[in-house]
Amino acid sequence: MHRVFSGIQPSGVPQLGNYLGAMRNWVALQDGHECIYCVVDLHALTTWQDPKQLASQTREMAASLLACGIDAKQHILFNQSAVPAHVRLAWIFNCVARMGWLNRMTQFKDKAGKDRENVSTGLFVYPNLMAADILAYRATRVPVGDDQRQHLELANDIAQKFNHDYATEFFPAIEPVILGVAARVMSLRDGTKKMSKSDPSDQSRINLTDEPEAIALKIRRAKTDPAPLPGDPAGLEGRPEAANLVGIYAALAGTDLAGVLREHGGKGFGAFKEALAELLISHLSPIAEETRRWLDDPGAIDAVLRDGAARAAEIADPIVDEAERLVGLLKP
Ligand code: AQP
Repeated sequence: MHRVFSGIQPSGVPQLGNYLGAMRNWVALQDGHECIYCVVDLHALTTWQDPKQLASQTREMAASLLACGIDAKQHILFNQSAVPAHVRLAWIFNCVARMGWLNRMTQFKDKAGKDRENVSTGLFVYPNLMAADILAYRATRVPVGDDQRQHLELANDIAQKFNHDYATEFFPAIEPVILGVAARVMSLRDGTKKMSKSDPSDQSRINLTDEPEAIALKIRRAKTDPAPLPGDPAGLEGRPEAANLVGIYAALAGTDLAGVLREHGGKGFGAFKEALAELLISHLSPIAEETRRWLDDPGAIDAVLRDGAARAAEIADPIVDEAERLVGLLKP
């Protein structure tokens, strides 16, 4: 059985892109795989987080995951900082990965923007910690959104260089699992920018905890062009905002772009947006309600995370012990 690992940063409230690109697929993979899911609080520290908020954001992210259907009894759910094996392996990977590899990471370039000299060194080595997250469990399948594809290629490069440098076959190859028609959900304000939980504009995203009225309003206000919807996917070319909304509709309705356009092609955005808002509300309202139910009992969330961390450490500790031995660290 393949071991699955994936993580999500508690850097805000999870948004629709996190859900369609990752969380929903995490739930689906529970059937037939051994799954380890992690709220990556150490990754969140790579950009400024208010220390008064980070712990509660971590708990809230865990609540959202449980509400989406993560089964923390059959599988494992925990927060990254509770299992030190991640950081131990990340240090070794800091020494394996090459500067040139990290310099090519588009997420670093996007997040650092013009202020490269002033971002944290943690942000630069983020992909090394991500490789350690996965390989500390020797996981082979990683469900992520399309934006993480490059980081997973780098994780494979690190695993291969480690194996080569230390004459071993210790780390396996990792396969990204990128599923669905909405593997990259774009901002509601700019169809060329990905939807993000830390975007300064709340209008750019649908949060999984948004009330129905807020969802309807954000969709009504979502940027579109003046033309009606085309009759087939080729007509979405060069229309990023339209393509994004149709993609979201398709992912939620369990169909493809052609299926949505057969039904809605030729209509103006007014009617389509109303149908999309209804679909979103029917999908997300039960998740928001279940999240609130978990958040009413923070002790129960902490118990899930504690138990998950203990079981995660049981798997990761011997693997990272062996990696340390392979590089020659004394284990007295
Ligand atoms: N817009 C998106 N479309 C599809 N998938 C997405 N993911 C994120 N945004 C989209 C996927 O969600 C998972 C968890 O992501 P993360 O929280 O670890 O980091 P991120 O990719 O940086 O997500 P955000 O929301 O943009 O967070 P911030 O604003 O903190 O940087 C990943 O599998 C990711 O692919």
